[in-house]
Amino acid sequence: MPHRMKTRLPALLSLLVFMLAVQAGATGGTIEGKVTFTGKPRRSPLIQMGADPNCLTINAGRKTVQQDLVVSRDGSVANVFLHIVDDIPYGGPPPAEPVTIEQEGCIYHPRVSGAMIGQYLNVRNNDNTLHNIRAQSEANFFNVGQPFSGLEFDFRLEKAEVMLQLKCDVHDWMVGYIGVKSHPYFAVSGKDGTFRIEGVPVGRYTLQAWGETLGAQDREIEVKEGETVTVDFVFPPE
Ligand SMILES: [Cu+2]
Repeated sequence: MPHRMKTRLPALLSLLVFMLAVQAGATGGTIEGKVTFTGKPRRSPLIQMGADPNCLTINAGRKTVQQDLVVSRDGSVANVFLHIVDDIPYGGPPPAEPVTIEQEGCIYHPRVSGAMIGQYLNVRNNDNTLHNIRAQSEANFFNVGQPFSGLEFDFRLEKAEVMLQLKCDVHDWMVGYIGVKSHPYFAVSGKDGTFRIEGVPVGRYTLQAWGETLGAQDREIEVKEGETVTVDFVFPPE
């Protein structure tokens, strides 16, 4: 081995070790924030379930409202899908656990959820009545009937789609949404309007907030290693 290489080798090795350590320790950054509604408060429409007496019986006289805009008294908005629009390369597998949606009281629970390509969607009928689950979609199409309680339907999500809409043809008020992404960098706002997306690779991205009756808002953001970027959304846009 020539003399020059001999002396450089330890330096190169330590550089390599350093680079590997940096790479192994790189866990990306966090995005968090809150979704707020500052518009005129509106009453959610009451669902008329008379078309199916079974649904009336199941709900036992309870009044059920359409959850197309869920706003708390302080303006916090739930059920908003937040996702990085950019196609971030992701080498990991989709979550082994399916995204579960229950049909209960002739309503989808949850109404809005997120999933990754390759992940299974599991839709369960907890009602003693007929539901059919139809995807209003060409990317991830299915249409199955579930005539009684206890039935489950599993579907492997194939393509990215924001949003995949679920519909029941028996009960036209039944609507649900699933954001299907190629990466795991998404979240759904909770009752307090907050959301958190962890482990996002460093970079500049477009973060989108999608609300069923609110439309979509995009924000340019920068994620830095080990840091948290706070992104708040206000609807309607100011
Ligand atoms: Cu139904």
